[in-house]
Amino acid sequence: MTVSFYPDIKTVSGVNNSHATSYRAWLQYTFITSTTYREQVMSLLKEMECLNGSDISESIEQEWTFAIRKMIGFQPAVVPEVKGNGLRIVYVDSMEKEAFHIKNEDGIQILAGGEAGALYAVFTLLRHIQRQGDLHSLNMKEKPANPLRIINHWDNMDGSVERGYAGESMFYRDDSFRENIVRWKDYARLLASVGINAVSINNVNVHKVESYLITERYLKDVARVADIFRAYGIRLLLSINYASPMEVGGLTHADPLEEDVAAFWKQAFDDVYQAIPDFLGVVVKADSENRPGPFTYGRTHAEGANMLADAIAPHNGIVIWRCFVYDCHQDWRDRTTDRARAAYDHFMPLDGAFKDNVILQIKNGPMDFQVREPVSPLIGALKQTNVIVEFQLAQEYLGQQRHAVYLLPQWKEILNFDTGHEGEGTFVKDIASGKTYNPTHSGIAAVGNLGDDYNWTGHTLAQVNLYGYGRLTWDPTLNEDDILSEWSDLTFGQEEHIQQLLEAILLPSWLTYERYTSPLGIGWMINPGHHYGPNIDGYEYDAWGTYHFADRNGLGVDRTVETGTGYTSQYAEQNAKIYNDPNTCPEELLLFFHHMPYNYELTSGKTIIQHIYDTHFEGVKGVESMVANWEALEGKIDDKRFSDVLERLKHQLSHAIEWRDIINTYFYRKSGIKDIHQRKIYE
Ligand code: GCV
Repeated sequence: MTVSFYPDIKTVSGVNNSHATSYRAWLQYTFITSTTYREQVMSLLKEMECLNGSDISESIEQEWTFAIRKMIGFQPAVVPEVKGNGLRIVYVDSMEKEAFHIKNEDGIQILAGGEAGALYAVFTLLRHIQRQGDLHSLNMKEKPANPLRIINHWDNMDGSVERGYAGESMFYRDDSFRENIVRWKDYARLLASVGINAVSINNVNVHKVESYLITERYLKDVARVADIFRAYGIRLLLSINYASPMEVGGLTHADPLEEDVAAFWKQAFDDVYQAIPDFLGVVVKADSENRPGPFTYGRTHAEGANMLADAIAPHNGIVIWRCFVYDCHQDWRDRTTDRARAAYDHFMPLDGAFKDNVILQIKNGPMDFQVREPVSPLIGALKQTNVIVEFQLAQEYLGQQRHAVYLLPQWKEILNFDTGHEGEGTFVKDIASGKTYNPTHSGIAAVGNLGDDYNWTGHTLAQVNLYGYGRLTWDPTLNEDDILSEWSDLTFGQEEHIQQLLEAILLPSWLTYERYTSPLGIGWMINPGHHYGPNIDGYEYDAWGTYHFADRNGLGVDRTVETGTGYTSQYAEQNAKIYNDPNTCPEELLLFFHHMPYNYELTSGKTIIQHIYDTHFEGVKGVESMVANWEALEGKIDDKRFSDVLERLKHQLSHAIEWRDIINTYFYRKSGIKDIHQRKIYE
């Protein structure tokens, strides 16, 4: 199927010309005003050697000619053979499929291991040109660190998106697929431009209708989506319902050790691959938050996953099995059960028991995407099991894309965490990339932050997180400052002043958010259900295992070996020791690991209660300067994006004040200890 390239923006549902800059995100391809630079590009890249006509080749040619025309003002000719100056793409068997080398040697050449590598190279070169990089001494040699670089959509077929903060689903409406090919294609372009190579397109909570995605009812539509993504080197995954043999197949059970169940899945996968021969595989949330799974039949997760793995193996498919398994019917009175322990307790004993095409997907922290959590102790501990680390782009607990929070600083900390499992230097980034244990599959996934909003992500500035996620999974050694400046150049233009203001707004934004919300790793304290806004006791007497245990003397969860839940012992020895002792525990996680008195003195010399007050006042000040910095951009960027972001930042400020006052008042009332600076804390 050929979709005409970048047609009038109005053909995208819900998008009109006034949304153009918002919609184009970082693929603006802004006209370059420097005549010298344009002339250089024109002379070096007059022509492009045409490729073999495959889907990806077509995407490459379209992207290249379109982008050069927009940035430079001329249309490079696509010719069978470049004679003079031009762009040549040469496939080299000895290179890995996604690798490339861009160089200027007898003209500008891209050496690539395969078509995906060539596509990534073209996007890289276009980025370089947009930033007016030097073309004479070009020498960019790259390959992705992580083999799997995935976005997980939590889209439902009724059009809603679980934890979606950017409009409705771009894939579905009213239990059908939408006619949204242009947007899908533009989405695929955005993803490919930052190296994402796999997408799951439905919620991990697979309800009745979505269970049929793997059947004749929807497979033609799924194949349509796969066609679009394939042209951008992206493979498709579907989330499946573990109880499909019953829901779809009419069986009376879904016991993984029973032959009829295995036969159901074998047939289902045969059908899927018949429709989509390069289908990547399935994502499974089993025995988690009331979803069905092998526990119902007294089977282990290895037995459950391996049965699916066998059924999909003839097609070289993979089974991504999530480790977000915990007791969500906990009794708050029971102080021995600790949700943080759950993933490790469930999966560690199964290390080595999974088939080669099963990959365990582990959330970055042991709880659930809080503003601050330690790294999941399962990451690194599993040595004989394929692993994917899961992040969340959707800012479920980080302001739901109404607050501007740049997530890269958080992810960098996580990826650079030393798990210590193979001695010093066993970093999360090397476990995810497969460098440490050399597994058959590995990588990183993130819950997407996209919908059908005209700017994709609800908050225009949340685009940076998608961009940064792609760049970081491609190369985890990139730093957050460089990624931000790349993004801001591409998205808002190269004026230094704009970049400085965006850096001032975004670089500290994660810490700012942490300051006005949740102190010292305690987490939660949010409204139940929708998870937006402060509610300190919202989950305190609930069944979800998310407690802060604040009383009149102190707060925090005792997870030590001696007096607490023993969670600290799940880490490799050195980390376990550090976390177990409040004197060595990193202070930003102190209350995650320890129940501490309000008057405990931190290294800053402040007591915990004073720290709570101070950070909450500072957090609001931080948002005030975000607003002021953004206001300084008036007239420097287009009105639409300017006013959209300003509106959200103003909301963020009022919401930060709400957070500050509720938290400060709560802990003042609990502790009875006054702010030494006598600022306004409501009684
Ligand atoms: C898709 C959290 C979210 C749920 C989500 C779940 C998960 O609990 O609140 O909406 O469900 O994580 O990751 O499966």
